[in-house]
Amino acid sequence: MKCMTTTVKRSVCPFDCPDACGLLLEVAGDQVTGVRGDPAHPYTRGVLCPKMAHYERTIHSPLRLSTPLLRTGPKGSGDFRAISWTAAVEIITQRWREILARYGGEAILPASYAGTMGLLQRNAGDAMFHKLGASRLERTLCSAAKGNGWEAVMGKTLQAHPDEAALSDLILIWGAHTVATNIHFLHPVREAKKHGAKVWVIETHETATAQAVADQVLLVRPGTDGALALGLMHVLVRDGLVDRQFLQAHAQGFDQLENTVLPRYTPAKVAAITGVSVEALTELAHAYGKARAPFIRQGSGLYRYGNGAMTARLITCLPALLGAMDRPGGGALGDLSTGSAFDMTIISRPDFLAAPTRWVNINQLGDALTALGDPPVMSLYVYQSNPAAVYPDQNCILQGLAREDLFTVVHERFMTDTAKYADIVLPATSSAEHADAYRSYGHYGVQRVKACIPPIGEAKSNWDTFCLLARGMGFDEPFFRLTEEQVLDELIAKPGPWLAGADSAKINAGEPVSLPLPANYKMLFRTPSGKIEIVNPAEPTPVPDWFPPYGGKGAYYLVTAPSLYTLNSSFNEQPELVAKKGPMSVRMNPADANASKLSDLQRVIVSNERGEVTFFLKITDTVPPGVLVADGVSWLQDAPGLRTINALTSQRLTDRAHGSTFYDIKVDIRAE
Ligand SMILES: Nc1nc2c(c(=O)[nH]1)N[C@H]1C(S)=C(S)[C@@H](COP(=O)(O)OP(=O)(O)OC[C@H]3O[C@@H](n4cnc5c(=O)[nH]c(N)nc54)[C@H](O)[C@@H]3O)O[C@H]1N2
Ligand SMILES: Nc1nc2c(c(=O)[nH]1)N[C@H]1C(S)=C(S)[C@@H](COP(=O)(O)OP(=O)(O)OC[C@H]3O[C@@H](n4cnc5c(=O)[nH]c(N)nc54)[C@H](O)[C@@H]3O)O[C@H]1N2
Ligand code: SF4
Ligand SMILES: [Mo]
Repeated sequence: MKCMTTTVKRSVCPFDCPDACGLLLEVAGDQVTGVRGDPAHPYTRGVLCPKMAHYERTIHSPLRLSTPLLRTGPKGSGDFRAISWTAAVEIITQRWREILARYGGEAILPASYAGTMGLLQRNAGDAMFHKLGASRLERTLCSAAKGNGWEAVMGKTLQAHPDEAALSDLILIWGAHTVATNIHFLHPVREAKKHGAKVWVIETHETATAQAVADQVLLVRPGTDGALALGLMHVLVRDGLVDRQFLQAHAQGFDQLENTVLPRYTPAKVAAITGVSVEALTELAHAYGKARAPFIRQGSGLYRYGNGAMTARLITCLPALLGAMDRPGGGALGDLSTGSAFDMTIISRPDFLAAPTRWVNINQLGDALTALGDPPVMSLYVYQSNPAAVYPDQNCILQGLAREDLFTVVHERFMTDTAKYADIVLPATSSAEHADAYRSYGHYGVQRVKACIPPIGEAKSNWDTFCLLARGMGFDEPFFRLTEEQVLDELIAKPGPWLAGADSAKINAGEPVSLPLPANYKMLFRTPSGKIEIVNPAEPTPVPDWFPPYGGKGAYYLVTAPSLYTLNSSFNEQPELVAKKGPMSVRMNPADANASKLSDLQRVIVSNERGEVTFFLKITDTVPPGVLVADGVSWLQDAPGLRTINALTSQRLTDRAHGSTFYDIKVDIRAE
């Protein structure tokens, strides 16, 4: 038997996770045989999460798509036959030419999100869709409101480096399920705890994160965190814990907030809104106000409500009251923005868009496909995304995808819920099979990676596929003949000013590199006024003030808990991970279950005006009364009924930035 030598190749985890881990792939011939965390990666420190422990099982899964497919059965049936790439490109470009002639470019709509976070592959479609004059997708699916709220107060100011939390003496983990979604942040948290720091988790239910690291857990009613922030500010002012000198020097408008809004948020009123007792609120305010260097790590869950941007604005104000950002270990981290490090126009080519085209909001894809606009959407091109599973209002999406006159192309690694509705399915490479460069929204690292193995079967990367389609459409720009490596060379050779300070030789060698941070980066306020804008005259509500979320008619709020074993709908291809996640379930408080005469593990139907979903019931006192918690996002094939969680979620948008409102829904529950 020939002995195959194993080599170790550097790569990056491509998934939509703030950790953007450095990977070491063990490669034997054309096979990835194992994966480890890169010990030389400053944030990964050699440790991977359970999802990625066997990435080779995803890469070499027997379920991987390996040839282009043409639909042979009804939409949604999953009946296809293999065709060649030449035939697939011919069919797609032929249909697009017909649609362009009859309806114009805006009848074509791309639908993509974050299946890969690689800068090249994620944005590879932009140039071709610009050339087509296609409708543009407003990609605000994840946490647009959170970013908007930060910007309203802090502008483009850099957020705290996660490792600063190790220097903090009080860490608030606010609406983040760190153990599942950001495990490497536990490193600085545990470091800080060793030095005596206290950790508070602010949540809607007691999560595994709360159980793992919290000294105190505060459970709030969904969508009321903004009121909690105002209550904390009220007590900080009342009890003389505010740093007035800092506010005077570095913030704008605090006196206005103090005089007009804060008096209304008495602890008693805030307790009535949030469900947090006056004692707990006061204790947190005192702990926060007296901490040497308090650090707030915000997740995204609390911003997926109709008042999400306002909530983000209010929480972002808190550190300013203490001047926390002026101290090592103090400040706040939501999502880092390292956008200015790269010149993304090299990939997205906005100059290819002859005239501005309409925007379609990603959260309202269902409406876009069913309420026919002018022009109607006649072709949908889906890549690195699974709209049928993860976008809100699943029934509406499925109704749209089932339209016989909609020409749908899905470029995928697996036969997802969405791919089953395609006319043409194209096989996509995994991150091990293509080149890319990565940045992170949870730390300041960047890294360039090469393909580690050849594509599985006939799979092609997003970049190669879009070049092929563009050439098939007759677009003769030399751009569409560049290789992945050539585009990446240019991206690194012409960096934004920030990346210019980093070591490009190291980047090109594939090593993890940290973007340089000025010594006082948290205090360089990149706002129009140069100050922290507690009052922001450019906002429709200049003085921030809480207002209630949308809610709805049902008896319970329904929140999705990110699963430890899947990431959005990704990883559902690994049966071992799906088994660990367990059957599709919803958690409920024992008193609520008692009152509704429901028992543990029975099948229940959760419903609202948009749909009905069957779950297995888990009764647990980790969930407070009035709230239900669903575990992660499943594929339809693993649903006990006909639908998954997003049959209940809504296409409504957040107050600002047109973000998603996944958790801002009410439902009823009954026995099946
Ligand atoms: N294992 C795993 N990792 C993931 C993901 C995954 O699905 N699984 N998803 C990835 C993606 S795309 C993202 S955006 C990140 C998200 O990472 P996180 O921000 O950690 O996760 P979210 O699902 O946004 O919600 C975080 C928490 O917010 C809580 N929450 C909901 N509503 C409220 C509220 O009104 N107030 C408060 N205080 N808390 C509330 C939820 O109970 C949940 O525990 O994780 C990424 N990483
Ligand atoms: N109810 C509910 N719904 C949610 C959420 C929630 O908490 N609750 N979370 C929301 C959030 S935060 C987000 S970010 C979205 C995520 O939404 P998406 O970004 O759509 O994420 P996934 O569901 O993981 O689907 C990604 C798909 O991309 C494919 N893929 C991976 N790499 C490549 C590639 O290189 N090329 C191509 N062509 N395909 C590739 C994968 O096989 C996978 O099927 O979901 C949202 N949906
Ligand atoms: S999913 Fe996140 S924590 Fe897990 S390996 Fe990837 S980047 Fe790291
Ligand atoms: Mo997300």
